[in-house]
Amino acid sequence: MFGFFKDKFEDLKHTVSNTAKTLVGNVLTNIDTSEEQYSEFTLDDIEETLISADLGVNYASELVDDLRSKKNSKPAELKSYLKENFIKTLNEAGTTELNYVENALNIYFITGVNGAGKTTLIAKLAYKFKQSGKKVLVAAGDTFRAAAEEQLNIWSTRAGADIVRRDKADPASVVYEAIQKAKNESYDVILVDTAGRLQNKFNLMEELKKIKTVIDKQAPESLRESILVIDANTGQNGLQQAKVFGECVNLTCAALTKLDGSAKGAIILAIAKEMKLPVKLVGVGEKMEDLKPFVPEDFIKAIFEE
Ligand SMILES: Nc1nc2c(ncn2[C@@H]2O[C@H](COP(=O)(O)OP(=O)(O)OP(=O)(O)O)[C@@H](O)[C@H]2O)c(=O)[nH]1
Ligand SMILES: [Mg+2]
Repeated sequence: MFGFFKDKFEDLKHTVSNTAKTLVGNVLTNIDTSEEQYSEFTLDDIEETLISADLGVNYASELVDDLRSKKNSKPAELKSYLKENFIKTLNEAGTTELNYVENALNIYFITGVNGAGKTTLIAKLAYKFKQSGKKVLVAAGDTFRAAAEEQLNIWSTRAGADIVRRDKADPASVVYEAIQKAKNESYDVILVDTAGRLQNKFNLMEELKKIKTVIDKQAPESLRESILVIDANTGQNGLQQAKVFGECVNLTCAALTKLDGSAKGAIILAIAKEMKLPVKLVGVGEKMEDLKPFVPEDFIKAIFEE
């Protein structure tokens, strides 16, 4: 656990206002709250709206089946029902506190599709850890894209972190080198950046597996989090991403980025439900300071505009 978030999850209301409009707004405004019981027509309508808000087909139909089977459930109570269910789902996915062990090496392995916000997340984490007085090393594991290392170098310097980079080298060897350096020089944190796209998905997955193997061998106790970075604008595809990356790197949590944009963000409910993957970090802008902890209750309150 690492308590570097002194700031709260405040201001989230305006950040997730678009989520509110699609996910909750549409569901709630379209139903007739004067009905004593749900009609089949209303239930179908709710299910459709939840699916189009990226909640996932399975989760949406589970919710509607539950409403149908409850004798006393009324449309007027839909809001509180959804709210409770969403909070429960997010909490059941696991703790939202980032793992961190004092006086030990802590490795954070960052993965995700091209453009999701991996490198930016690394900059933000490097900055947070540096602000807390930690010794931070960044491993430039994206050697595929020419500009990637330079982008990471600029961010690392700005955050005050050190970097290990090797032009066009095998990413696993860059990570190997970073681990040796971290051990020899007593670093607290290694942040591993990875590529989002290679020639094909198979190559990318093989490369990620190889990096994971190096970490497991060289620093068996040190892998604190294997983080999947998800762009909040990603729809149903986010679930597929979580499945594919999960199979090869054994994910421990997700980071939701670009929540400040026109994001729907409801995909995290589907991922929490189906993959039991907790969201631990939220990106709300392009600057180093724009990182927030994820608090399920606050997120849900924000999307219900409370
Ligand atoms: N508004 C906003 N933009 C973000 C956020 N996080 C990242 N971005 C932007 O998204 C774009 C892609 O971010 P990167 O961090 O380069 O993404 P990446 O996953 O490393 O991409 P590849 O290395 O190409 O796989 C950049 O323009 C970032 O500034 C965020 O939380 N909010
Ligand atoms: Mg990158």
